[in-house]
Amino acid sequence: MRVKTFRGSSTAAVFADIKAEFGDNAIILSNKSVEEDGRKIHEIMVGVDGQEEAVPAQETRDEVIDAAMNNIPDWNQEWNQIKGHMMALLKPQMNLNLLAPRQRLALEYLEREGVENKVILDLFQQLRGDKSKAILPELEKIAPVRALDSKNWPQKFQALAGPHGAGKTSTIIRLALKEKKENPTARICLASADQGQGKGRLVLRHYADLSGLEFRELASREDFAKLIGESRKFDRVFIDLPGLGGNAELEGWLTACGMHGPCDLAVHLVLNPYYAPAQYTAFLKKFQSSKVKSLIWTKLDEACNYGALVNTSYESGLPVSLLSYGSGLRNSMQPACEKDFWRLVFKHQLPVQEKMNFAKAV
Ligand SMILES: Nc1nc2c(ncn2[C@@H]2O[C@H](COP(=O)(O)OP(=O)(O)O)[C@@H](O)[C@H]2O)c(=O)[nH]1
Ligand SMILES: [Mg+2]
Repeated sequence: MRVKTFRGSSTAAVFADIKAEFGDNAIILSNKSVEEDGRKIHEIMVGVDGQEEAVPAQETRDEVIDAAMNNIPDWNQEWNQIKGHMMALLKPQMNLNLLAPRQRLALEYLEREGVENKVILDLFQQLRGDKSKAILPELEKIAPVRALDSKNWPQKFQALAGPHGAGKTSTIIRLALKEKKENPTARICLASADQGQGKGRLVLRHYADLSGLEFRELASREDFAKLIGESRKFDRVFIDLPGLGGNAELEGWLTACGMHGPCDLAVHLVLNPYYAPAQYTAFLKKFQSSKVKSLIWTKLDEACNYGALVNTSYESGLPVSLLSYGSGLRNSMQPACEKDFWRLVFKHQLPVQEKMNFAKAV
């Protein structure tokens, strides 16, 4: 980041200088007026992402600070955090009068729900100047929904990735039982690649045995190759992936298992709605892969708000495919649909509650 201070006799003149030098890329860090020799001087400090130091000598205070900041090791890793602070500074400049009261209330609500400033600012940019514009279509672009079913996700191999305890094994069992119920002749295989978690493996095998489903252990690259080789025997293979502790990353892990090539695989990332913001960034990095196609949200019943769902789609560009809201295996999940998703965000209504209310009403 490059930081630079512009000064001039009017705010408009200073902004014109900023625009001439940096176009629309500058982020305003501070904006103040000072008296000098009886004259009023406007001073605006801006930051520009991705701009390297252009001035050779460290002459001014700002340039010295800038050089020092550029020398901090892993500076780029800090950039996201700094950006967050900048957003907080920018927000007072978000002129809410440009919005209709309905639009403003919706943004205020989303902010209270934990939707991040950068998402709010993005929405503001889309809405400003058009008071008749509805917010939901804009939100649907940020957090698209694509139900987890065989029409939307025809890949034979459906793998669930995510941190330990996120709900991968439970969701695989629920998905397999649902598929079996809807299509009793389907040839379904459950495969456990989670060798570190003995219990999850046994639970999966147990449900496979109980429900007459095939079961495979995937402990080595050869096991994966064998499963791919016999895949014609199955209509659908659900794979339980390991939590990937330490520095392990999904992309490398899939490559090591021979699952990264042209194999007919869709990975869905299972997350809970109440991690800290930095944790989502870390998980999205750890589980980043072209094979990851959607987000599955579990433990929705344990959360007090749902801003994280919007933030994570915004950050990753991934659609939401499944909503899970109970620890049991029955009546605890729904393939995501837009109505359920936005009712959850705006009304805290779990999909199951809606159905119960409907049942009471009829
Ligand atoms: N409350 C609640 N608990 C859940 C949900 N999904 C899974 N769980 C529970 O979370 C725990 C961890 O789930 P598990 O499937 O073993 O996670 P894994 O480590 O990702 O395979 C289990 O006790 C599940 O019963 C959910 O939607 N709501
Ligand atoms: Mg498990």
